[in-house]
Amino acid sequence: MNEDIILVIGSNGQLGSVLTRELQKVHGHDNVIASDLYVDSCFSGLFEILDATKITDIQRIVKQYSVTQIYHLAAILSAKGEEKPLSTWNLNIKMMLNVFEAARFSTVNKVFFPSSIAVFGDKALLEQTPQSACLNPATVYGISKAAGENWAQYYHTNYGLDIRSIRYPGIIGHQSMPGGGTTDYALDIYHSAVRLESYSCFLKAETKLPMIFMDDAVRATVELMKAPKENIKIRTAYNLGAMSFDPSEITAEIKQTYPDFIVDYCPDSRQLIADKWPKSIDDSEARSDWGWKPEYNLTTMTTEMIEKLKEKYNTIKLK
Ligand code: AKB
Repeated sequence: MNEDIILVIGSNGQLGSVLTRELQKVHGHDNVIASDLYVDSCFSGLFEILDATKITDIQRIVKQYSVTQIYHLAAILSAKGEEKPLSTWNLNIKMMLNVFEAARFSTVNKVFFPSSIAVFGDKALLEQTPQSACLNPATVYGISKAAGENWAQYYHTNYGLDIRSIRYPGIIGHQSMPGGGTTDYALDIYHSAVRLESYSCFLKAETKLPMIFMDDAVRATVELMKAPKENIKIRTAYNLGAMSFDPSEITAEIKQTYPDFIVDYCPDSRQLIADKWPKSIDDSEARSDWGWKPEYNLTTMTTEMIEKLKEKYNTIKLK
């Protein structure tokens, strides 16, 4: 049997930690090697310390395990990236090119590289942003993702490397925490509500952004990677839509369960980033090429988030 051996780079991150567990289910627990800069004590499975800025370290792991697929999830996100633009660029680009190069000369035949709605800027139509809209990103994170998309296409065209990518909206899940993103408020707000605390939102009440529930984001990734090669017509990155809402709408939804929940609004520099991002996404290519269909909307996501976070906080209290 031809088994795939998967390397996940950035397996401690918000998406990485959940996706790694799903990949263990899909490919077999011992066929997935998780890797990050430090060990997560809760993780169960094969794990390697990996600094992806060192290509020889990636090459060593690829060779040692005869890796066939890499999911490269490590990156500095939009808001954090603006604090140190040059080092963010250097880090994001170096890690990405190291992964592509290590893959090119090895047993690796497929790579997943995440992109983001951050590739768009104010020259794109911001409602139902089309797949082929102009890319004029305003953050260094967005610039690095737009460059990454073009590199992905270049490696595919020139070296035949099967790199696949999704432009993720903000990802919301109860399993893990994000760090340094502009969409992070939509997860923080649930944690505050369940802890019976008020929440101070760093975006204005009417700032609508595209979002996706973690389970849908993970499923989309697995489905894209499983799709037959001939179906993958876009070699930069696919637009991916699920739901769109603003802070006032998510607050109203949470208030169905917590009527006394209080949110105030103190926009900071992240507001300037959000103002240039799409409000909603046209993902018709993902739907027609590989059958993408989201399952969660704001209401069903909220029910699940509150239920799971309540369990989590109760368990912490009992310990
Ligand atoms: C961020 O806010 O930077 C990320 C993203 C949309 O890529 N969540």
